[in-house]
Amino acid sequence: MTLTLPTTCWECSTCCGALARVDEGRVTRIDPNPAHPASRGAFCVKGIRGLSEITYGATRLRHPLRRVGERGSNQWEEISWDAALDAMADGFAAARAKHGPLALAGAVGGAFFSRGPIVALAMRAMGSPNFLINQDLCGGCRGVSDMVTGLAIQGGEDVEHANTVLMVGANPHAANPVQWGRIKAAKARGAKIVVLDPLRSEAAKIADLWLRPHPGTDAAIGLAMMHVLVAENRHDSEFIARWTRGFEQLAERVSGWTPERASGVSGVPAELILAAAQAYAAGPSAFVSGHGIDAVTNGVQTFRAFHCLVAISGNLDRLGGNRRAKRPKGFRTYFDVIHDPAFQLPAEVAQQTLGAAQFPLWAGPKGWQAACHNPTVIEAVLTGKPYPVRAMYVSGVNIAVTYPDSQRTIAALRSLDFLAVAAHSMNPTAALADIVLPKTATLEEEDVSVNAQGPCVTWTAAVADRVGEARPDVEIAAGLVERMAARGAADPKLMPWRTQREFNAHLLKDTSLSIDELARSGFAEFDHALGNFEAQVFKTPSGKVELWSQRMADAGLDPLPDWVPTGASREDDPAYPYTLQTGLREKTYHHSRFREQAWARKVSPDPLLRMHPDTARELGVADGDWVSVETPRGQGACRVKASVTDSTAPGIVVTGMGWWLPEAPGPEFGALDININAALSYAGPYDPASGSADTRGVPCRISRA
Ligand SMILES: Nc1nc2c(c(=O)[nH]1)N[C@H]1C(S)=C(S)[C@@H](COP(=O)(O)OP(=O)(O)OC[C@H]3O[C@@H](n4cnc5c(=O)[nH]c(N)nc54)[C@H](O)[C@@H]3O)O[C@H]1N2
Ligand SMILES: Nc1nc2c(c(=O)[nH]1)N[C@H]1C(S)=C(S)[C@@H](COP(=O)(O)OP(=O)(O)OC[C@H]3O[C@@H](n4cnc5c(=O)[nH]c(N)nc54)[C@H](O)[C@@H]3O)O[C@H]1N2
Ligand code: SF4
Ligand SMILES: [Mo]
Repeated sequence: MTLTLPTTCWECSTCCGALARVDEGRVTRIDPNPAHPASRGAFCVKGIRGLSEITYGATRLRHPLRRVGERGSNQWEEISWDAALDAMADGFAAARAKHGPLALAGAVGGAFFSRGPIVALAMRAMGSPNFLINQDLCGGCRGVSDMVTGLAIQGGEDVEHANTVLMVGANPHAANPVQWGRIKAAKARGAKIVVLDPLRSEAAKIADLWLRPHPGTDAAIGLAMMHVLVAENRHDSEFIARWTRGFEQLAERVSGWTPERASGVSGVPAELILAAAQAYAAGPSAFVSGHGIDAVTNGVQTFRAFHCLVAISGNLDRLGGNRRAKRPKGFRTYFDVIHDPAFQLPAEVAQQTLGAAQFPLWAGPKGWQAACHNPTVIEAVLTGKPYPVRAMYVSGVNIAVTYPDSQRTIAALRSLDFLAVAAHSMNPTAALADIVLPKTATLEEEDVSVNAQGPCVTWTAAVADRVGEARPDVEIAAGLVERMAARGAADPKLMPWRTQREFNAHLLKDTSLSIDELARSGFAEFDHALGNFEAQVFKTPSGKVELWSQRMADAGLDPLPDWVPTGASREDDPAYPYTLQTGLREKTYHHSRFREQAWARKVSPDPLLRMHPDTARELGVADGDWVSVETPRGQGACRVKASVTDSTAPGIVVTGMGWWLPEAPGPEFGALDININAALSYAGPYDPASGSADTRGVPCRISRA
C-alpha cells in the first residue's frame, strides 16, 4: 500500500514540514509540505536526499555491536539488544560502584532534540547530573544572553513583516532555507537588509548596508547603535519605563560608545554604523543572529548588546520585530522537562555538575540547559579532577570530530573504563566505543515540538518501519535505567517513559492537542498574542527585561553589555599572522553528517580554506593547492584546499567544520587530518558567562601541505 504521510524533517533545527511517500513501510520519496505554517514549502537537498540515505544507505548500522580486540581496532561482533544493554549496565554499574554516580556522563547535541532531555534524565536516574551538549560551541552565548535579559526570542524573527532586517553573523543561505526565503521576499518588497559580516556572504551580496567588522568586534557596533537611538531620542520610552530594568545605567554605558569609537574598534566607517542604526530605528525591525557572533569568548556580551537594542527600540514581541516564544496552553517543551522539579537530583548533587562552579549561568541547575561545561568534563576524564568521570554514553553527536582539540577528546574517550555510543553509521566517536548501538533515524522516529518560526506545533511521524534492530533514545534509555535499577543503581522515576509515544503524550498531556489530529496534518497552529507582557511574564529576577542584569551581577560579571576583546585576539604571536574563521555552513552537510553520501561528496568533495588573492600571493599558494593550518595552542594541524576568493578580506581565512572520511583509516577516519578541530585548542580562555571557547577569530599560520 502507498501512503503519503505529513511529517517534519528533523535533520536540522529548521524543522521543515515534509510529505513522505511510504510503500510497504519504506519511504520512497520525500517532498516539502506547502501547507506547513513555518516552512510553507521551503526545503533543502539534505531533507530530500540525505534523510533517505541516512536511513537506507549501505553504511547504516543495523545491529548492536560489541568491540572485539583493542579499543579503536574497529573490530566488532554483532550482539543482541539484551546483551548490549546488559553490557552497558555492567559498565556503568562498575564505574558507579568504584567512583560514585558522578563518574557517569552522557553526551547529546542539546535539549533542542528529544534525545537531549531523555539522555539527561537517564543520567539523573543513575544519580549523575553530568550531561554534555554542543551549545558552548553553538547557540550558547545567545541562549545565556536571552536568559539573563529575559527576552525569550530564539527563533521568533518576524522577517515577513519587518521594514528592516538586521542580520548579524548569520548565513541562512546555507543554514536555514526557510529564513533565507523570507529574507529574499522582504528584500523584494522593499525592506532594508542590513548585514554585519566579515565575509561577503550571500546575505551581504543582497544587503542595502553591508558592515564588515573585524571578527569579534560586533558588540561595539551594537553599543553604538544604541548610542544613536538614545542620542536621537528614537528609543521606546513607554516600553522602557514599564517593562525594563536598568535603562539609566545602560544609557550611561552607551553614551561613551559613539559610532566613531565603535569604528575604531571594528574598522567599520562611523557613517555606516550611523546609517545602520537609523535603518534599524525606522522599524519595525527584525534582528536575525547566527553562529558568527556565538562560540567566542565575548559572545554573551555581544548578544546582550543586540538583545538590549531589540528591547529599547520597542521591537520586542511586535509585528515585524522579534516574537517571544509562544506555545499552546499547557505544552511542555524539552527545556521544561529538563527544568521540571519532578525530575531533579538533590540540590547538593546538581551543584556538582562539572563546570557549575566556574560557569553558574551555563552549567548546573541554574544554567540555560543545566548541562556540563564540556572541556571541564574532558579534563575530568583525563585527570580525575575535580572528580573522575569513567563511563560515558554518547548519543547523536560526533564529539571526536565536532569538539575542538580532537586529539584530547579522542584521548579522553580512549581512556574511559566504559564507552557506549549510539549512532546511525560508524563514525570517529563510535569507533572508540565498547558497545555501539544502532539508532533510529528521523524517518523512524516520532517527535513533537514547537516551531518558533510558525509559530506552530510540528509533528514528526515515524513514517518508516525501522531498519534492522534500530531503536530510539527513549527505548535505549529505558532499557538501561531498568537494568541499573535492578542493580540498585538507578531510580526509574527520573526517566519514567518507555516509548516515544509515552514521552510525547507527556509533553501534550495538559494541552487540548491530540496526537491523532497532529498526525493527520503534521502540524497545529495555535492562538497567540503579541506584546502580552502582563500575561507572558519575563523570567528574570525583576520580572522585567534586564538591561542591567541581576543574574550577571550575582555571578560576579558585568551587569551591562560591553565590548571586550576576545581571548584569541589578545594572542599576539608574529609566527601566527593570519586570522582563522571556522564553521561556515555548506548546503550539502550538516556538520559531520552525510560524509558517507556520494551526492554530497560530489557537490563538496574537499574541505576548503577561503583566502584573499593577496594572502594567497603572500603564501605562494594557488587555488586548489593543499595547505596546512595551525594555531598557537592547537596540538595538531588541519589539511585543507586553498580556495582563492576576494569574498574574504586579506589576512582572514575561512573554513567549514565537521570533516572526516568514512573511507579513511580508522578509528580516526580523517578526524586528525582534515578536521579543523584537530588544529584548535579547547583549553580556554572561555566566555565568563557561557564557557565558550574561541572557534573563530583565532590566530593561525598556513604552510603548504
Ligand atoms: N546546511 C547546513 N545547515 C545548518 C548547519 C549545517 O551544518 N549545515 N548547522 C546548523 C547549526 S547547528 C547551526 S549552529 C547553524 C549556524 O547558522 P549560521 O550562523 O547562519 O551559519 P554560519 O555558516 O555558521 O554563518 C555564520 C556567519 O557569521 C559570519 N561571521 C564569522 N565571524 C563573525 C563575526 O565576528 N562577526 C559577524 N558579524 N559575523 C561573523 C560568517 O562569515 C558567516 O557568514 O546552522 C544550522 N544549519
Ligand atoms: N571548529 C568548530 N567546531 C564546531 C563548530 C564550528 O563552527 N567550528 N560548530 C559547532 C556547532 S554549532 C554544532 S551544533 C556542533 C555539531 O556537532 P554534532 O552534533 O556532533 O554534529 P552532527 O554531525 O550533526 O551530529 C553527529 C551525529 O548525530 C547523529 N544524528 C544526526 N541526526 C540524528 C537524528 O535525527 N536522530 C538521532 N538519534 N541521531 C542523529 C548522527 O549519527 C551523527 O553522527 O559542532 C560544533 N563544532
Ligand atoms: S533545512 Fe533541510 S535538513 Fe533542515 S529541516 Fe529543512 S529540509 Fe530538513
Ligand atoms: Mo549548532
